[in-house]
Amino acid sequence: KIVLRKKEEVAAAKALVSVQDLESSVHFNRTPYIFKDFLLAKDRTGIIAEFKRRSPSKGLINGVADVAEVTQAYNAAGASALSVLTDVDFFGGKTDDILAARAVNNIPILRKDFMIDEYQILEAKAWGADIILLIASILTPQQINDFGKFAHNLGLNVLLEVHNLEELERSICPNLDAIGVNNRNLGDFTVDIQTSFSLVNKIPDEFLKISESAISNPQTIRELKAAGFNGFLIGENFMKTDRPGTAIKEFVA
Ligand code: IGP
Repeated sequence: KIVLRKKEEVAAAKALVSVQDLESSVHFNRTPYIFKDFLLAKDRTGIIAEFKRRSPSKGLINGVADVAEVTQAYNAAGASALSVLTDVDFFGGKTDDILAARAVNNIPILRKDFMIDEYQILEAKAWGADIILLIASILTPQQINDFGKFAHNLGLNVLLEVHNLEELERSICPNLDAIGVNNRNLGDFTVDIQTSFSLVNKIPDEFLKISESAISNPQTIRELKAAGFNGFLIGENFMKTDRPGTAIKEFVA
């Protein structure tokens, strides 16, 4: 369902903005930040802080927050990277959100979306993103390898998302930088943090290890860190409050 919807969305975008237009955008020739440098930096928290207005599982989370203001506050609180949802239909994202975040932040930005076409990777580069997401459950191993290579050729960092051992084993390839274990099952939206603990030792050490979703307290981060994770993707816990920027500050204090 998501993939079909995305295909239509990409076709519509292609009709409006040509590849040539994307390649001549102001950000297209900028050198992306290196995800690893920020994730492992001593003065950063390892948190990838997400800007998310709504989700299929939770409905409306925050309809009023301003993307520039919130991402700047995330950055100031020590986030290692920012995650910005650009999916319109399911997450209420706007493509302009990445441009707005890029304008006021000097840390990596993840384009959080369902990537199914190289064109979306070119968009990510054109908007000033540094990292793209490849979701194992909606892509073939061949697509993951090809999109990973395509992104690397543009200097972008690649995060592969998996939810179980089978996805991890079939999807792993050299054209990746980080592997994220999603604690949320995208099929039925159930969450279980144990998903991360059970998969961490199956991820080869050459990849950064990220735990994604349903992280709601600092104690969980300490446990995930002890288990071997380098990064922690958090959205709802910050976005559900009136002031996501204040929420992250209190969280890391
Ligand atoms: C953030 P949470 O539970 O902290 O809001 O989760 C992030 O992991 C989640 O938004 C996410 C996601 C995705 C969204 C993980 N993988 C894939 C859309 C598509």
